[in-house]
Amino acid sequence: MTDNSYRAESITVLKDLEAVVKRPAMYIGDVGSRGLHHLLVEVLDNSIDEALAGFCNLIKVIIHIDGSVTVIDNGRGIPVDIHPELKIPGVEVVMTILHSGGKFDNKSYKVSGGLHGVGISVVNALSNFLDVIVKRDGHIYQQRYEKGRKVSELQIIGDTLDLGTEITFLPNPEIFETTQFENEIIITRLKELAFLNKGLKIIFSDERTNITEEYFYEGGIISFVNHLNRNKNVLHKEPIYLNIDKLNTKIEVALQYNDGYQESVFSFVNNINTIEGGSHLSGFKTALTRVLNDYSLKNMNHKNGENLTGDDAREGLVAIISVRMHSPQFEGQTKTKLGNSNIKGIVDSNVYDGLSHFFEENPSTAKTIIFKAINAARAREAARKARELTRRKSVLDSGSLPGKLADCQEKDPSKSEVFIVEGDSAAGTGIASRDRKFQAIFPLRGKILNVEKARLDKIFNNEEITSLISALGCGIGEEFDSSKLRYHKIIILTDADSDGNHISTLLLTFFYRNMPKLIENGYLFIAQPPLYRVVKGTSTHYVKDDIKLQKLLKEIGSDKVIIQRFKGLGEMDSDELQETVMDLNKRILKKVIIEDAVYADQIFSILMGDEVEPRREFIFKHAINVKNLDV
Ligand code: 0RA
Repeated sequence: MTDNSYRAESITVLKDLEAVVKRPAMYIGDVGSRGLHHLLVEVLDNSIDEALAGFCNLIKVIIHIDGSVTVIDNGRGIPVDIHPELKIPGVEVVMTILHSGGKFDNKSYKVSGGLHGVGISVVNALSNFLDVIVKRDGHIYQQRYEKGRKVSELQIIGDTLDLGTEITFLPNPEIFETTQFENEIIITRLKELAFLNKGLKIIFSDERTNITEEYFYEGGIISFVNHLNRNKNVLHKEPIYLNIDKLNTKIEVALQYNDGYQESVFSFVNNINTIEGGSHLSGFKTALTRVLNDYSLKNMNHKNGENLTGDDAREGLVAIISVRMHSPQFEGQTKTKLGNSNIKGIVDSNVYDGLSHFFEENPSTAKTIIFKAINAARAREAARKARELTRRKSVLDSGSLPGKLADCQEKDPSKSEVFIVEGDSAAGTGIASRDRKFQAIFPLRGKILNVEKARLDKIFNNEEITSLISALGCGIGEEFDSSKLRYHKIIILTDADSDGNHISTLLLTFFYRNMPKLIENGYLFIAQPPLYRVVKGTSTHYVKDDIKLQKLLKEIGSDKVIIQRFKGLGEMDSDELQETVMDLNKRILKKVIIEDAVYADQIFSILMGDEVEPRREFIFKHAINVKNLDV
């Protein structure tokens, strides 16, 4: 009987894990870099859950030379006792049964829905090996899996009074397109987690490069806001902080204004970055706008109809809102939008009360902030007038396309693409090599305006930008309308040198700030033109960087090869450009994703902000990573 049920059990386990191997994208989103990093996030989330529940204050992440990763925590340790129904140790349940990774109790703020919390069994199924060590009940337990199947029974390998879990896994290269873990992605997430969980220490080491870093922030999200504002001139010394605990929902808010024009508001639910926002973010925004308007009406003799909009209230604002709650519902394209509608009201009324109270107690800070918003309102009015003027000049009229756009014949946006090409000569080659049926060319002349520094009114006076906007057809800012977009692939094509990099970063900044939906919808791409042409005998290869070049030379042998390095797109003839950039079957495009809005914003403010010093530091630090940056 026992034997039978055990066998029945192992059959379902195999079926579960086979389903994961068969359709990995269903469980982790995709099998590219994003999916790969999701494996680590999945393991990490379990350790974070222990921290949230108050049992863990140290997490270590180690990348090994062979590409495997270890996550160590000092939580309670995965249970090792025999599961009463399944008759196998708890740790085996967690490793082999889908969605079983969660706590069996219901006390912690467990994540649910979407890609989040699919369970460690998914990581196990997609790994060549997974080793687990549990410290619990006075012993050290160990077990090993290969491709999801156990290859040893859980055994005691020593004694200890410590508690904790240690998991090491090596992603299966037959499943993933890339198995290269990237420090920048990992470090951004670890820092974010350390900010969001005050008192938690996270240690990251990379044995490939001998880097070790530690993240620990006593101030929690207050430190987060200080960090985001570190290169800015702030309007009040300390971030405003609210800590609300209502109806089993914890809401933390930290905010601080700087003298810039951008808004950087990041929202989280149970440590997940809700890039698409949702009910908690709407509640916060509504409350902030209402407090500013009410305070200025009551205390600032400001009744001449200058109503502050949400955008006015958030100009120069840096804020973090972090919510912890039971059973969050995640919606949206990337499952990062909070759907629970009751949260809006809870956040709205409590943030309104907390902020009003703060303003009453700190009238000079309140006034500084409101003056800033009133200025924004006036600038908004100026921008509206400038826009109207531009419109009258018919530059933005949806009917008239800019003269320099070489449009395609196709009218269906989903079948059309546009290349934004740096310089007239490269654009000429582009026009000669494209398929005019569905490929349009937009030549960009010189540098576009640095939009981080400029307000909308200036943006509308820049001709490069206005003609780009009319070429795309979708409008900008609050008037952005995705359904009017004329191309569903917008491809940035620049030289692989420092000028090209700069232009491409400027364009990214522009899109990120003014048409974020375009990125969220997956419409923005960066072309990867090759850096080298390698000819050996009758065969020609194009490779995009030095690493790929070395790899190729190893494969084909380095004797009797002719290697040409392209200095710019201008050096390619139209056949070469056609083959490497236009040809759907041969080209490589990089899709731009706002996987991590915090990271994107950081890069943009570091590279594009006012302060010169951090920018120089950044370029210096990353110069080795940015290939062909010929500064
Ligand atoms: C199930 C139940 C309990 C803890 C865990 C799982 C757990 C899982 C992981 C994964 C990585 N680190 C982990 N730490 C803990 C609760 C155990 C109890 O009640 O003592």
